[in-house]
Order: sequence, then structure tokens, then C-alpha cells
Amino acid sequence: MPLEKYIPQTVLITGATGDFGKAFAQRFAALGSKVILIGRNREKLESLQNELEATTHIAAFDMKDKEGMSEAISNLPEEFKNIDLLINNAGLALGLDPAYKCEIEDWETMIAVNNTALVQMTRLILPVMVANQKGHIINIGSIAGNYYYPGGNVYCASKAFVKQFSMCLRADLTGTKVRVTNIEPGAIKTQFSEVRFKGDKARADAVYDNTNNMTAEDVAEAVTWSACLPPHFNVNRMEIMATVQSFGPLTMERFDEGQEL
Ligand code: 8X3
Repeated sequence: MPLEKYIPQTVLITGATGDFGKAFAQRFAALGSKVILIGRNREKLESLQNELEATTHIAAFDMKDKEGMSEAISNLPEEFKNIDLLINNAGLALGLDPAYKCEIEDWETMIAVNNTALVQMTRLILPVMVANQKGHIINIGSIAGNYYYPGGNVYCASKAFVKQFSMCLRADLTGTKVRVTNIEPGAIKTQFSEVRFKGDKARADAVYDNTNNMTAEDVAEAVTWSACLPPHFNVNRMEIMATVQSFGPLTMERFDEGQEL
């Protein structure tokens, strides 16, 4: 399939300085797209901008800052306004404790970034795509939105929200030619676990030790493929996992003889 023909012209990437964001930026820059890089840290954005051989624009704000987001989008230079690919990539997991032990602030942060900011950004960009009858929203979901695991609680719920929102967008966008895709990666070797375990590098490294991990570049492959398909072809959801990752049995509690059930 001649995918080169369908390369998006203007790509906005949130969480651009994270491992996924960088890999996406590198791929679309190499394909010749103009790239809008969004992140919290201006210096990191500038360094990524310098590294990319592409027409880029950077906007530094915290995804939790609704006004900052809205200002950055209204102030986009003219040549970056016609976004035809939005990659809602900013997101995080915090903690892996059982629900009754979690920090409520961690839950609030995950909902604020993974869900609230994602819907705000989508709402800001959608009118341009609908008016142009051209566009694609790629949300970075997770297998965590499809399966349940101990300690997943709010992270898993936030990714289930992303999946449901993505597919409901599809329903609303019927007739607009705007595409929506939820990419659902499993465990990928990135800074993800270091963030989840709040800087505990040993615990984070253990997640990826002695196995054959997928990488951010693999996820970028899935994103780029979905984005460069002909306009009649929409990937609704794409769940991807390392071959070494798979499913475990459901659990069943057992009781000692004589123990109250
Ligand atoms: C990250 C994948 O398996 O750690 O979204 O929940 S997992």
C-alpha cells in the first residue's frame, strides 16, 4: 500500500519529550510532517526541536493547566493551525498499591492527565478537523484499559475511559471523514515504570529485566502505520504486546478447613 501518499501534514504530539512522544516525533519528522511538540519542560522541548530535522513548533505547558492549553492552541502560528493528526500521548501511571492504600492525589493526577486533559485537547482540536473534513485523532490507550490487574485500579480505569471515549468519538464523527484510533500497548521498556514507582529505579528496571521487551519505536511503528493508511481505512483499536507478555489465570480464594467462608 502506498502509505507515503497519506502522510499527515501537521501533527500535534502531547507528552512529546517522553519516550513515546520522542519516538513519534522522530517518525513524523522523518516522514516530512510539520510537528507541534507539547510538553511541560521548555528546555527538553527545545533540545528535541534542535534534534529534529523538520518544521516544528513547541508549546510548553502542564497538561493540567486548562488555560495554558487553550492559549497555546489559539496562539499556534498560521502554518501549524490545520492539524490533521492529534496524538494524545501525555499520560502516566502512579503507584501499584491496592486501592485502599493508594494516595488519592495520585489518582487525581492520573485522571487529570490521562482523561481530563485528553478530552480538553481533543475538544480544542476537533473543530479544525471537522471543518477541514480531514483529520485523525490517535489516543494512546493501554492494555490496562482492557484487562484488570492488582494495583491497576485508577490507571486501568483511566485507560478504559480513553478506549470508550475514542470509540464514542468515532460514532460522533460519522460523516466528517475524521478518523479515531486507540492504540493499546502492553508493557514497553520506557520511563513509564520509573514514573509509576516514583523514581525507584531498581523496582522499575526489574519490570524489564531478563526479557525481550517492546520499545517506544515499536509503538511508533503502530502509530505511523495507522496514521498513514488511505483515508477510507480506520483502525479503531490496536492492542499490541511483546510476544513474551501474555495472560495469567483468574484467581480464586481458598479457605482453610473450618474457616468461615
Ligand atoms: C502500560 C501497560 O501493562 O503496565 O500501559 O499496564 S501496563
